[in-house]
Amino acid sequence: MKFSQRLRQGDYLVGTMLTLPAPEIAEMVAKCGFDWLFMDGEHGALSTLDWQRMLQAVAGRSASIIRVAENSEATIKKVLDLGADGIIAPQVNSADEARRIVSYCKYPPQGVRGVGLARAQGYGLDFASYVESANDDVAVIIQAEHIDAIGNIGEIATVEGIDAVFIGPYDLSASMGKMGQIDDAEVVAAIDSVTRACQLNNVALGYFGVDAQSVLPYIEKGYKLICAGVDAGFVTAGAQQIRAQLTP
Ligand code: 3PY
Ligand code: MG
Repeated sequence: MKFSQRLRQGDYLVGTMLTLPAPEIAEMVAKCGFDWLFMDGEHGALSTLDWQRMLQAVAGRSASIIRVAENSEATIKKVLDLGADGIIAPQVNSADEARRIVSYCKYPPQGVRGVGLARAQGYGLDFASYVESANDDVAVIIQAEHIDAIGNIGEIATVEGIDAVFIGPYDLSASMGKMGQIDDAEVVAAIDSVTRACQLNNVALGYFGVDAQSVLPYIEKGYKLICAGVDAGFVTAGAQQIRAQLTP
């Protein structure tokens, strides 16, 4: 079943974040059984060709969702043409912006996605079957991660074509003058207002945490799209542990 369908039917989907330009790391992580991989194109070094190699490395194992660096038509089109299962759009603060992002993800007549031949369309071999179902199959996930988004969340959550709203606790706390204080009462209250608006409109909710512990409270609140941990953190934690164990 496609990732977007699983999201819409409310499946519990556990992912982790990839930031390193290494298909081998993507492959290793996918072999660990994650439902999806959050490939981060907003921060860090990942570029178009890195995404393509990573998508190839994990195909058939984990769904690949790419967070775009900017919510532009050109960037979103390129990411989808690589064959990503969906996009994560950062910093979506209004319903108008959410509608614009949805339109970039859908072929006409629902949207304005450009028509190309790339990996997503089997380099042309699968063109007809791909375009027939792409508007349903591509997951559109937008981030609520600014105090302005919190103010507009009632309207944002009603935008047709949004498959999930993903909280960015770090940017949200920063926009409230509380950078990194993700458990601060006001930050949590802001997140709770997103939770209520999305649950009212039957929109799946996502949350990121640096480790499993940080996401548990949100799993309890009904969040289904979970991203825990970061590839670089897995490497440094393992390296630090070995180094510490062998310290005289
Ligand atoms: C944030 O916390 O700002 C994020 O974007 C996490 O994905
Ligand atoms: Mg963010």
